[in-house]
Amino acid sequence: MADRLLITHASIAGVGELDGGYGLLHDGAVLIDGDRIGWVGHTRDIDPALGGVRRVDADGCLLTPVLIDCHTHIVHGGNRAREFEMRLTGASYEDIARAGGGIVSTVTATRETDEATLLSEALKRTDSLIAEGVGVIEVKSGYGLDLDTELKMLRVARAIGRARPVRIITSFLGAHAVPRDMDADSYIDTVCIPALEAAHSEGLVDAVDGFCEGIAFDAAQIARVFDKARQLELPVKLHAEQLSNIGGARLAAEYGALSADHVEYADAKDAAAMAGAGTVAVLLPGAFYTLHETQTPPVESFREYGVPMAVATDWNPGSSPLGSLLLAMNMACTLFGLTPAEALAGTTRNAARALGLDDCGVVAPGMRADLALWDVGDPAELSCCFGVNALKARFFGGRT
Ligand code: DI6
Ligand code: FE
Repeated sequence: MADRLLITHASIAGVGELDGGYGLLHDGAVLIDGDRIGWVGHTRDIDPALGGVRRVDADGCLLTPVLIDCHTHIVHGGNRAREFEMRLTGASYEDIARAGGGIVSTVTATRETDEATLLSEALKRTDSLIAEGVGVIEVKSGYGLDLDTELKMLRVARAIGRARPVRIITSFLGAHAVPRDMDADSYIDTVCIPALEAAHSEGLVDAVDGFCEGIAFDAAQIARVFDKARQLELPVKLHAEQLSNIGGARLAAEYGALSADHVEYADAKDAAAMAGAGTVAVLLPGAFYTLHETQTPPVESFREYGVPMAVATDWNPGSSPLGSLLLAMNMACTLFGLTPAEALAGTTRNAARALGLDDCGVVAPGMRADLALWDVGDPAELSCCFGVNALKARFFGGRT
């Protein structure tokens, strides 16, 4: 029989409510049956037939689903600390990109770094996310911009999931930046799309992403990548309206995207289109903060139209060197006005949805037994405190 375990006397934030709350259950209990949740209820209602099952007394601590970081670039070579210094003296992200820094400088470093080194660096980042109760990490390619390096990045991403107790979801982000020696259109047709086909045939791609922006690709170029994704039956998502509004969110909605990410410059019409398509708005306050942005995402419109909001680190060496999903939650509240309940739903239920996952993100029977136990009395503390990690225990596939 599969391993069974009862967690008792927990304050459970199941985040299964659709009303924007935590779905709180006081003095709750969860039966873990193998790698799944078998039952959730009050501790007093535990079936007496489970008398012999091993128990963990949570002693009133908060139990949530594991956190899900649904947007990262944790596989990359090099660092961009120098750009941080340049921004402090007034250079913008676009200035730095146009001067040959930015994404393409990480491309050079990633091409030059071997697979083993990329993996060991990515594992350090993975470990710090795991230490904060993260159990699912989305990892993008996009610092290769050539076939070999895009595939290398995605193989490293898959290897993280074999090396650590964490679930890795990959996104092919070939349309991330235009390489130095090519124009955008020929790059899309002769490198990006063939690399996507090759990566897909190796089973390396869970979703297809792009960067729709003045310094990257326009909507028509992204549409060609999305057409290929559709042909391959892969879901899509998009970096959209981060620095300007050039129609990315609407394009994402037209293609039924899982998510449109950043979306600071999205407007009410974009929100309506995203709601109609079931596209999640992934908010990335780390990039907003790092780039000294002032335009905040249209959170009120997302609420009004019922667009689910997720929160992620966007962990990357340039625009968001943020290695803490808990801090991203705090920033989403303080900088974007999310409630702590929205921030928690944003790193659990809605983050799962942004990745197309339906077996995690809530504490409910049948879901994966991927859970986090926190030494806090009120779930709002997870977002309120920063620089504080209250994780007590993490269960992945039912095991600590
Ligand atoms: N937007 C982002 O936040 C990352 N990629 C993107 O298109 C940033 C990547 C970087 O600056 O290296
Ligand atoms: Fe990103």
